[in-house]
Amino acid sequence: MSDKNAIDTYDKPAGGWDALKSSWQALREQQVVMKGAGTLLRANQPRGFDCPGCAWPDRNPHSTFEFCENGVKAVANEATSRRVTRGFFDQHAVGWLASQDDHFLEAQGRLTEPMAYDANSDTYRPIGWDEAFATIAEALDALASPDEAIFYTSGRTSNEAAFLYQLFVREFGTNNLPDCSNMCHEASGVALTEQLGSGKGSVTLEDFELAQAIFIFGQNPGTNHPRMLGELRSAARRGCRIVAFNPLRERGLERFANPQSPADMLGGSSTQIASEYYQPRIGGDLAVATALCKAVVESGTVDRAFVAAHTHGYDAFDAAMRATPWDALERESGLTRAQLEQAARTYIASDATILCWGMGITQHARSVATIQMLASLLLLRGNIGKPGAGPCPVRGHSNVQGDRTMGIYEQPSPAFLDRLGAAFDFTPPREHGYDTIGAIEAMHDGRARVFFAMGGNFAAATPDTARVHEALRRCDLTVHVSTKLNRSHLVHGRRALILPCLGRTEIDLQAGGPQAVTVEDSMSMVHLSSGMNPPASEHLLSEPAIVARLAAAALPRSRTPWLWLIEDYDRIRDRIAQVIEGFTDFNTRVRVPGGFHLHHPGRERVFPTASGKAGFHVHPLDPHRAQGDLLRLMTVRSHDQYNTTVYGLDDRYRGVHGLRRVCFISRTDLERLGLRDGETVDITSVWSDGERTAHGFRLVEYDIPTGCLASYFPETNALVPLDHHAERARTPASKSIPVRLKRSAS
Ligand SMILES: Nc1nc2c(c(=O)[nH]1)N[C@H]1C(S)=C(S)[C@@H](COP(=O)(O)OP(=O)(O)OC[C@H]3O[C@@H](n4cnc5c(=O)[nH]c(N)nc54)[C@H](O)[C@@H]3O)O[C@H]1N2
Ligand SMILES: Nc1nc2c(c(=O)[nH]1)N[C@H]1C(S)=C(S)[C@@H](COP(=O)(O)OP(=O)(O)OC[C@H]3O[C@@H](n4cnc5c(=O)[nH]c(N)nc54)[C@H](O)[C@@H]3O)O[C@H]1N2
Ligand SMILES: [Mo]
Repeated sequence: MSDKNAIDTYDKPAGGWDALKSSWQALREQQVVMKGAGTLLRANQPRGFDCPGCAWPDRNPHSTFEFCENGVKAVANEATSRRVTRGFFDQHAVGWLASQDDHFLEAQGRLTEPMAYDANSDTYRPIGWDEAFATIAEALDALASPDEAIFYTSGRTSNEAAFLYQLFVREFGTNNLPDCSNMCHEASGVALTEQLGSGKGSVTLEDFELAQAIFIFGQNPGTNHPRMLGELRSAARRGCRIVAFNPLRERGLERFANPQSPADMLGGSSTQIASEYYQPRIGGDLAVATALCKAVVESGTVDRAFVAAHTHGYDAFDAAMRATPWDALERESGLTRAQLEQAARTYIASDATILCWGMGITQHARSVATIQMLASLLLLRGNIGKPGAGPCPVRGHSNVQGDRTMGIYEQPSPAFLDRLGAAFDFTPPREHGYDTIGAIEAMHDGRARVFFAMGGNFAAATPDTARVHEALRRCDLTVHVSTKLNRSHLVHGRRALILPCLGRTEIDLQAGGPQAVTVEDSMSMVHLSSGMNPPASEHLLSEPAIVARLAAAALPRSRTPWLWLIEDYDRIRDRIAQVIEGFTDFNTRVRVPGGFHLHHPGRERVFPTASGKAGFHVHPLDPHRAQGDLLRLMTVRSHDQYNTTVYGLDDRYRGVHGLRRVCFISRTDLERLGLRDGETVDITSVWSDGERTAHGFRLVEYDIPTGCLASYFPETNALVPLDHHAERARTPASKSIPVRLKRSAS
């Protein structure tokens, strides 16, 4: 980490020696050098733990070092030697802690024992586990209805913990199971389920070896999925075309030196990643996808046989594409017809194409429409269900996909609830629960009074920060199962508990011996994960143990043998095998090194939709909205953070050192607005329900389209209006906030 407040230009390839240096620094700062090095050798290995960083899949057979710079940061911050003890809480009142920034909170180290908020002293005080569970049971019991409780999940939770958790919540009597996915790839799930019959991506790593073209929309793998750069590098070197669409020129999409390649490191060579790089305006991707579809339709290169055999709705789609004028597509996308036609030629020339996308696509009002257009683009050329082709939504948290598979979902299907009820001899609630936005509204207006979080940082990750904080403060009880101190512990209900748990890297010892858990990556590979570090404190419980002991305390009439199940997680997996489709013989299959792949029907060109075929869906462009002097702000991740977890203050590839309150802006906009690079501004979002302001951002002149701005999350979450979200999926539109800038009062 650097302490200078400096902006420069990073002209080296992504990766390289700087990535190694930064990894080493992360280990040194957390004082885990010896333990960390050993720990890292086990990251993403068949007998090791699943890296708690991103959901990118592992290579099988594995190389010796399946880790990346940002994986190192995630591991180092979990395996840190720093500790938050009862003495720490005794010395620091909650009011004082709340005035510290997220970087400070994260840097304090691992939580060590259960704590309860004491209003008289405004401090957290130690509490025994049994007393903590009794407190929660009592608060749940006091509710007028189970629907007054909310149970959030972040995507690091293992399959075993997630399965027990959703079972507990449903036996308690509610489907209020919002999760981080609501803010992440929900739009992908909604769009793909309706269109293809499965909400997941269909490709595997082997497809990356066979693709002739890979299109990447709104994703920054150099920072958020660095191991993906290894796949892109290999693809580029064998001549695969890589086409990037991103308002920013992200270094990792341009050029990469692989820290695991001696030739790159010692020979100083690097690989060009994107063969074509387009910078659409923020939110312009619906127009981009429509333009590519139009070009394919009009070129006469549609795969007629595939369309006839496997799809419906083609004729209306064909007509809509032909009727869409180029000038609207140019205006909406911010790209020229020549650029769009060039990208379309590359797409048409490839016989096997993968489309990848990330938060730059999902976190918009029209994200479901955009994703369906992208999937239609695949369908036009039969790019699904053949080697080297298919949709690839690149997931975030390391087990976010698995948590959904295990039933963490506020809108469970009747079939799933039937199986769950039959296996555990109870009647699950049928009414759908709150998603993340619904949960905030319910707490805000008093319909929900208890908030329980399995991981994550709800107070910081959600939109409309002021409203969320009011909502949490109105609760009778807030509970967080966490590894590290964060904002959500400090913005709490009348009563509040912090329950510290084991991390992925730690040994999970139960009555039946050391336990492994399982996770599912972004490409539907399910595999084991077992930690090997001693726990950060003797008082920690595993997530499955926390759920089971809470359930035993809160559900006296439950017929589920909660405490017996956690003695040996094989018992949980046997129950999962009974309830969840695709998990037959779970315990046997997951013990094969590398795990097993969950079947995706699209790989066989089977599309279990209402019509039994894949659907073309027509989506009109946004009517061109006059923005006046409003700009569009996207809130993105820096290179030194994991969502709300701020590891450091640098964003190396974008040339930012030692500060986070920055706002990237084009030279044209600077001139137009009479502002200068380096000046400090306040950002105000403008919405139908009023204005919201975040103060003190340094302007950084940047290569970004006119009318577009970029800043980091979570500093800018205060600007996202609660009801500015994706149509149908309700993913907060945190990549397209209408804002204006004003020079800060000095
Ligand atoms: N180190 C690290 N790894 C992570 C995370 C982390 O915080 N740190 N977070 C994890 C999680 S939960 C997730 S979901 C993923 C997120 O991974 P990404 O999807 O890469 O997330 P963002 O940083 O939000 O980056 C979004 C990218 O989309 C671009 N973009 C924004 N708006 C638009 C648009 O309108 N159109 C187009 N075409 N592009 C746009 C931005 O310039 C940026 O490059 O990463 C996961 N991995
Ligand atoms: N403006 C804006 N907002 C966004 C986004 C954006 O791009 N822009 N991205 C959204 C996205 S994609 C996501 S996924 C959400 C993320 O939202 P969350 O998942 O809620 O947030 P995280 O920051 O990942 O959670 C970090 C906390 O998780 C806890 N933790 C870490 N490991 C473990 C573990 O093993 N077990 C338990 N129990 N706890 C653990 C630690 O205490 C840590 O402080 O944020 C969303 N919010
Ligand atoms: Mo995410």
